[in-house]
Amino acid sequence: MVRGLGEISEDLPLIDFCNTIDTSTKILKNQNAAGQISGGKVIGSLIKLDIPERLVVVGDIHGDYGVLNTILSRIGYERYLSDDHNKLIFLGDYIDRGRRSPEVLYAVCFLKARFPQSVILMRGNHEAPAEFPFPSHDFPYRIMDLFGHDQSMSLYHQKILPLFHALCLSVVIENCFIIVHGGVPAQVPQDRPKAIETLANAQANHMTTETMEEILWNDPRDSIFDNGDFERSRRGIGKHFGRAVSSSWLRRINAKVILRGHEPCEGYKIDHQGLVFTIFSCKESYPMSKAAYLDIVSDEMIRLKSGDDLRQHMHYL
Ligand SMILES: [Mn+2]
Repeated sequence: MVRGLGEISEDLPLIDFCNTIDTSTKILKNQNAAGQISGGKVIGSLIKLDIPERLVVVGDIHGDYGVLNTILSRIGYERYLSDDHNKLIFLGDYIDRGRRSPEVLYAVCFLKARFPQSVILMRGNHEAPAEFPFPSHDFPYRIMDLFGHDQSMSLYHQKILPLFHALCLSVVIENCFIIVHGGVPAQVPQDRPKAIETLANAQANHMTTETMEEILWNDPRDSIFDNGDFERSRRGIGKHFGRAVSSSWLRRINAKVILRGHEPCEGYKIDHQGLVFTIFSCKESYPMSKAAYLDIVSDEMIRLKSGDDLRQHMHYL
């Protein structure tokens, strides 16, 4: 039995944390193996979804348990997630920076375990594999603070990394969205089957191609449009991609907008003349930014033409 979300306070027992991480990892692995989630298909690290009845998308949380709680209570999560036709997608970057990373990771795993068909957990660059560089990774220290030094490193390696490995890298909702944490890869595949294949195999090929690195770390930039399609990122990993890259990916996949997180902003920002829409959902570690989430229903998704149409469906925290 996992504890209810309302009960998380300053003490989160290790046993509850571990059970919930385990349950959620098992569910993710089963869905990956079965190739199935309600209203969609799981193909490798890609989830292809039909347009849901209602869709809520949450950007980077970075250990800000307060904003997560606010979003969940605003959407009335118990009732909302009990309906498989509704989806709640987290864009990744659950951990690091904020004070309550373990609690946030616990909470999103709790939601996945309780509502496996409605909750989609994506991988962010802060949930990268151990062989990738992650500069500001304070999460292992947070679990040491909470659970003590002895077990924390083995907990991290035996439970947390396998969970990260089971998270999905991209979601495609045809006619609407390509959803990723950072961005689309700068190299655009020639045709639709290859584009789907590239996204589906990103995790499996992560040691041989840069696709996963780019999905997790890339950022859109308007400024490189005239000079080329992409440039090296100032982050030291990943790339900046231009408008031509966004528009080619959207044409290949047959979608209107690339939805992503990864960059602090005023709750949302629009790049590439409406082709890329960034959602940012954390406040605690970014006092200069704002936090918001997307809440949109199927009719509005069907009518969607550009990222500009999403502004009115953003809710500030
Ligand atoms: Mn990020």
